[in-house]
Order: sequence, then C-alpha cells, then structure tokens
Amino acid sequence: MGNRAGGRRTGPKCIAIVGPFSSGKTTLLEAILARTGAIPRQNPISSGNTVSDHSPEARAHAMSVEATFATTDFMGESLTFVDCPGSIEFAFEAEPVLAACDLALVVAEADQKKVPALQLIMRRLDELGVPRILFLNKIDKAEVGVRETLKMLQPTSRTPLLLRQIPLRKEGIVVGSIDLALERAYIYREYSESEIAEIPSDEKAREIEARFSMLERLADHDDALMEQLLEEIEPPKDAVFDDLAADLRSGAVTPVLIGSAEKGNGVLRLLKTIRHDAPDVETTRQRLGAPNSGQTVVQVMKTIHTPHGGKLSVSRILSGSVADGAELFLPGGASAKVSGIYRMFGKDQAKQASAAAGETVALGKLDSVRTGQTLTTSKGGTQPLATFKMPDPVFAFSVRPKERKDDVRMSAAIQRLAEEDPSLSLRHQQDSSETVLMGHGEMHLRVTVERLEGKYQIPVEAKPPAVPYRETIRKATQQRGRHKKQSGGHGQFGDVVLDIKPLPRGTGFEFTDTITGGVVPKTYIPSVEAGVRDFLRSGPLGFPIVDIAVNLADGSYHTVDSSDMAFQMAAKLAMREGMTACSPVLLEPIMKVEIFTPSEATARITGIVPQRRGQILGYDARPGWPGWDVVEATMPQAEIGDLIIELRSATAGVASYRASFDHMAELTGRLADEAMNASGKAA
Ligand SMILES: Nc1nc2c(ncn2[C@@H]2O[C@H](COP(=O)(O)OP(=O)(O)OP(=O)(O)O)[C@@H](O)[C@H]2O)c(=O)[nH]1
Ligand SMILES: [Mg+2]
Repeated sequence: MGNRAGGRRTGPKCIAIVGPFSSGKTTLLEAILARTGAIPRQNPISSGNTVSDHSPEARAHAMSVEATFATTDFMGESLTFVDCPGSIEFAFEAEPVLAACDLALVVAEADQKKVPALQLIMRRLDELGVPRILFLNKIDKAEVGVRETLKMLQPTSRTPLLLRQIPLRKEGIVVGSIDLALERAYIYREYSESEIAEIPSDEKAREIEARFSMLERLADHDDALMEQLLEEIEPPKDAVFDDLAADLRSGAVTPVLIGSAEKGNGVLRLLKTIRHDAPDVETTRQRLGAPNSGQTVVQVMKTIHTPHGGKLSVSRILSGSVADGAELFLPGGASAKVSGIYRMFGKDQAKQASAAAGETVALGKLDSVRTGQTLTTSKGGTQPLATFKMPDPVFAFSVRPKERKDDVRMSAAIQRLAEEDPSLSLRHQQDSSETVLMGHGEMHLRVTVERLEGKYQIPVEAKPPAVPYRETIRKATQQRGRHKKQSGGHGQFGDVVLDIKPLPRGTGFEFTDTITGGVVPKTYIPSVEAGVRDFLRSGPLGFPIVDIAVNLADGSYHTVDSSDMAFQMAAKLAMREGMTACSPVLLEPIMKVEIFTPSEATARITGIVPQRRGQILGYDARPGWPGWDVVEATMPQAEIGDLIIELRSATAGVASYRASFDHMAELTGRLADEAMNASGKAA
C-alpha cells in the first residue's frame, strides 16, 4: 500500500494547526518559527507579541480569533503553517484552510474537559479525509502516562492513534523522549535542540514494548512487516519509516508525537516528521480531485482587507503556477487579475514575483473573489473543489452606530467584515428597523463589534435584537367610526361600521364587506381597507396586530365631502375605539428547537429547556453521530437569545442548536409587561 519506494517528497507544504481551545497551537507555531530561525526567539503567549495572535482582538481576549499564516523554511523546504483558532465560535476559520492543506497538525493535551472539542475536530478531519498528526502538547505538566492519555483520546479518532514517541522521565518529571522509530533518546533543552542520547538501560524494556505496539499497528497494513514480527526478525528501519509515512498519507493511522510547545521541546522531531511524512501538493491535489490538465488551480483559504486598503486572498496553489498580473477565472467565467503576490508571515507580507505549486501565498486585489472559491487559469473556470456547510447562527446582536453620520460607513464596514468572515451573517429586521449581526457565539460577535470600532473606527451600540412580538384580540365587537370635519371650503366626511373579530392563530388578516345599496360607494371600500391595514401596523400594545377579521358592515357618505382620506380616517377611528372592547393580547413567537448534545449531557439539557419556558417534544440518537443525541423542543424566541451560552457551558463547549419559527402564542402577565416596556411602546 501507499508509496513505499517513494521516499521523501519535496516541495512547499501547507499545514493547518488545529485543536481544542487553548491547547497550545499559537505557542507551537511560535516555537516552530523560532526553531526554523524565522524569528530570533520564541515569545510567550502572555507577551502579546507572538507572530500569530497579533490582532488587538486576539490580544484582548487571550485567544486566537482568526486563521493566521506564516511561511518558514526548514532544511531547504518551504512550509506554511496556518494557526487556526480553537474556540468553537471561530471554528469556521479552519474550514477553507482544511479544504486545501496537506496535513492537519492536531494539538491536544491530557485534559478530559477538552475531549469533546477534540472529538468535533477529529470528526471533521475524518469527513474531509485530511491526513493528520497529533501533537500531544504540555508534556511538561502531564500528570498521567502517555498511554493512559491516548486511551482517553482514542475514542475521538476513527483511526488508531499511533504512539511514535514515549516520554523519558526523571523523578516523575519529563526530561526528554524516546523516538520509537529511530530508537534514540532525546534529552530536552529549553528553547533549543534536544541532545541525542542512548536509550537508558532501565528504559530499554519499556521502549521495546512500546515499539512493538507501534510495529504491530503498522503491520496491519503491511504483510511483510507482519511476517517479520511473527518470525521475530528485526524489520529494516527504512521499511518502518516508509510505513509510517505511507500510513499517515493514506489516513490509515494518526501518528502521535509528544512535546512541550512552551519550552520548544519536541519541535524539531515534529518538523522532521512533517518534512518526511506529510503528503506533498500533488498528493493533495489528487485527494481533492482537482483537474490535472496543465492548468493552474488555486484554492482561496482566507480573505483579508489590509489597513491600507488592499484586499488579499490567501491561497494555495494546487497545481501550475501564478505570476503577478495573471488572470484567474472563477466558475461561471468571471475573472480577476492578480496584482501582487505575497509570502505571509503573521501580519507581515513580503512581495514575490510568482508562486509555484504547493505554495501558500496572498494574491492581491482579486476583487470579485471570495474565501473558499476555486480559481483557475483556464477560461470558464473549474468545478469548485470544496463546498462549505455553514452551521446555523446561534447568537445575534443588533448594531447601530453611536453617531447617525456613521450609518453608511457602518454598512460598508460590515460588508467587508462579512467578506473576511464568511461565518458572519447579516439581517435587516423590518419591524424594528434593526441591523442584526448573526454569528456563532457571543465572543464571535463581540470580536466583530471590536473590529468595527477598532479597525474601522465606528463606535457602535450592540444589544440583543428585538423579539418580533405581535398582538391579537380575543373578543369580537362592532364599532362605528365617523370622521367629520368642516373647516371652510371642502369638508371631510367618512362614516363606517366595522365588525371586528378574532381569527384562528396564523391566519393573519382578512377584510370583507357586506355593503348593500351603496351606503359606502365601491370606490371608497379599498380606502376603508387601507385605513384598517394602516392601523394594524401598530396596535394598542405597540406591536403589529394579526389574526383579525374586519368586515365593513355599514356606513354613509357625503357626495361632496367624502374622499379616500376621509374613509381611511373613519376606518382608523373605528379600529382604535373598537380595539378596547376586543381584549387585545400580546403574542410571542415560539420556535421549534433541535439541540445537539453529547449523550452524557442530555439529562442536563432536558433540565435547561423548561427553565426557559420550553417544552420537550422528545429526544433521540443524533443520526450519524454516535454518542450524541438530538433533543427536540419548543421554546419562546425570547428565551433563545442566550441559550447557546448555557448549552455550551453544560457540554464543555460542544452543544449547538437549530431553531425555526413554529407558531405564535399568547403572552400575559409580568413577562408581557416586560416585553412592552422593553420595546418602549407600552401604552
Ligand atoms: N505547561 C504548558 N503550557 C503550555 C504549553 N503550550 C502552551 N501552553 C499554555 O497554554 C495556553 C494557551 O496557549 P495558546 O498557544 O494560546 O493556545 P491555542 O491553542 O493557540 O489557543 P486558542 O488559539 O485560543 O485555541 C497559554 O497559557 C500557554 O502558555 C506547554 O507546552 N506547556
Ligand atoms: Mg491560538
């Protein structure tokens, strides 16, 4: 299997660094850049001065909030690392990166709390078929053994976690590692290369046992190795290395390396493994099914609007090459011209003349191009290589510039932010005339607002969006409305009798007339309806009125003084007075909610639902998600605003939900008063 004889592949590579929140991804990238000499020394996260977390938003929250690219050279090869945020709220950043990288470097640690988050990431990598290495970080503070840790992490991975290194301990403290493929010991030195050593004699037995487990796993995919193991023949080292590389590339195993990003330990071995084992761009191109007809194929991983106005499309060249000035085509035939090619290094860019297959570079000024698109040099474009499943938004903010004059600037800025962050969506809420930002959590939207205020210098007010309440009536009545004015010249005269009655929930509005003998002339009947409709836009409780029928039963007119306006006025008058007898009541939207949760938290979730005035409809296994449930419920929209925060805190961050409008229900008492007060419309 695999490419045994192929040996080491060459060429620029692209590696996505992913993993649960705070597992040490940014620290590891910093350590990698220090080890490859791209930066003079490794800055700790706490310095706020790392290559990756350079934005004010990342520094303010001490977490990565977007994918960051850094290209470095290692032993004559160009490697681009993409540091992806671990927070589930920014998970979408990794998607377009994973769509075209060669390898995912999964940074994990021995922490039970982060296992569910790791599971989500591994699941996604399985779905996409991205080969991966797991770097077991924070080995300096590991309290449990590595094998115990792997037992904890194994259920997150469809493929076996293959331990390639074991820690070397002295008095319980990890002082180095033993590489099971090389059969060598490495003594850690902080911030510098480890010292190679003989495997201590008292560790030999442990090493042999661990190495045998590793070989057994490899033998699952290599019959010759299996025979050698059975016959107790020592397999040739090269064959073992080839197997390790082949099994990684084919996705048959997930090799595990260990280390401490913070101290720069285990980093060199990791880099060498990546250099030796990671698939090259041609393998990746084939995996993605990109065309191979001599044309250039480019996959866009991220869009950045730089402070000085230039738009950058950070892209992977999957085949061919791109020169400055080249024309690239989108599916459907539109095209854009590359103006500037840049090597990325955190917030810095260095101009280069062209980019070859395998390179990950920023292409300048591709105005019509969006993140995730596939571009090509052949006219007419090519099939998109990736499609993205956007999870439903789970959190919303209504935003308004603090100063009216920023109205237009704010919309323009939001458009740009949405272009940089495809997981951000935007809605204009008609009845409250609000601009509503929708995203994947409170932090996601807070960061968006900080960008509006920081990068675009637009102070904004952000608050939960208004709930679209409605009102209706519970009783029927008949009401006359007479509009009569005599103020010199033409008078105004309109006179109507309206039957007002409630309709079943969800019916909306019906208007009829039972006029006989032309007591209200036909031409004025639409005026009456228009007057009623106008009144319904805001009822006595301050909200639009629904589920109501109005019949024009009687009335009178004046040949000279009657007019369209006068009949509209008469209708409104009748409605206003009639409503008081109709016992108006507030209606609130009730949503149908599906909550997705790991099964062990299902009981907690079903406890949360009634506390938010929800009703459980049932729960079941989540299709295609072993170990997960889906809880179905109905819940008032007013209670869903911050639901995600509670769901996440009950599930170590991984639960999510999807909601859709179900029906309107009466709301009375204290909650109704609060709703009316909050809208500022109460009578
Ligand atoms: N003890 C120990 N701490 C580490 C190690 N690596 C990282 N840390 C600490 O873990 C914390 C998180 O590190 P980051 O590098 O920001 O983690 P991250 O995975 O990039 O976090 P997000 O991007 O926000 O998901 C910081 O306090 C680091 O100092 C390590 O090897 N050992
Ligand atoms: Mg980070």
